[in-house]
Amino acid sequence: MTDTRLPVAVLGTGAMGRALAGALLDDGRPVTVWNRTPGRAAGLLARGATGAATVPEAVAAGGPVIVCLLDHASVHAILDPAAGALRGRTVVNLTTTTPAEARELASWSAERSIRYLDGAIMATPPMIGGPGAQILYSGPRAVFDAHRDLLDRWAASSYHGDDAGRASLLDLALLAAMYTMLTGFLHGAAMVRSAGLDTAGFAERAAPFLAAMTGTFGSSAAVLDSGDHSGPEQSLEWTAPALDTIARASREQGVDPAPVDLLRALVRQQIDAGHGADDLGRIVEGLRAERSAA
Ligand code: FVH
Repeated sequence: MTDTRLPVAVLGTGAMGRALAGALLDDGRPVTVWNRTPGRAAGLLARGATGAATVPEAVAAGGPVIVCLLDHASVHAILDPAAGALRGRTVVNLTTTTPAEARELASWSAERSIRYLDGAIMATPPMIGGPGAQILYSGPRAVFDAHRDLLDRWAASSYHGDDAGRASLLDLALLAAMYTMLTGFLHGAAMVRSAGLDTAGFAERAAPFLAAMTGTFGSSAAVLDSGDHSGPEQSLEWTAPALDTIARASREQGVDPAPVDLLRALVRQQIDAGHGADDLGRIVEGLRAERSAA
């Protein structure tokens, strides 16, 4: 059982920092907050948080230091000058960064005797402290375990290994999938809207259809892991004309088929390379080639 009287410092009281600090206040914990622009923590102060005028003052309040700032650069802008005060302390960084940036922050911290745990928030601010929120963590297991009770106040916490970049990688991979799916939904919505159809009705049909399609993720993953794309039910040669038809229909409606064109190009690349009989998952090879070239 964790002592909820133990202090916590929160650096950054933007929308997410306020939600994180607020959940800790709800839990009865002593919370000290700092923000670059004073005034953004007024609501938290009214609820009992202590305001710090400087980062070292916030850190001096004791306990783990929670960082939730805009990006990697802003984390360095705030932590670098406070490295001395942070020595021997624990930093839980919930700022969105790339995996390489998270690893860089972990190395920077280790060189300064700071314990560093990286976190990736899979939730919006109003979801914090409620059902459905998830936060992914990576870094030293001992740090995750030591603060588990506190971390669980915000969301369902899951641990993804020593590599500090792992949580960011999973976060951004999930967001890549989400944004692409949303783009597809919006493309379809633009097509039906172009004919004066009801978008709400389209959304009602799209939700169960797309949910059913997610049922194929498991078998696609198994094919990707095996590396054997041969003998599919629907080959790339079959998929290519289907995509061409969607693009033509989109143009007929006066809607740019750019989202589908991206997939058409990836499919065409694999067909041209002699893999037309393989399954759709084969396009991952093209994406990997892109990475090697970069
Ligand atoms: N809000 C969300 O839905 C998402 C959900 C998933 C995870 N993200 C990440 O959380 C980080 C913070 O996001 P946020 O929503 O709190 O963002 P803002 O409300 O814009 O607050 C940004 C805070 O960062 C401070 N800040 C920015 N630049 C600097 C800097 N150079 N030096 C010091 N502080 C800086 C800013 O301070 P101020 O503008 O009020 O002075 C805010 O405290 C983010 O990584 C999301 O990707 C949220």
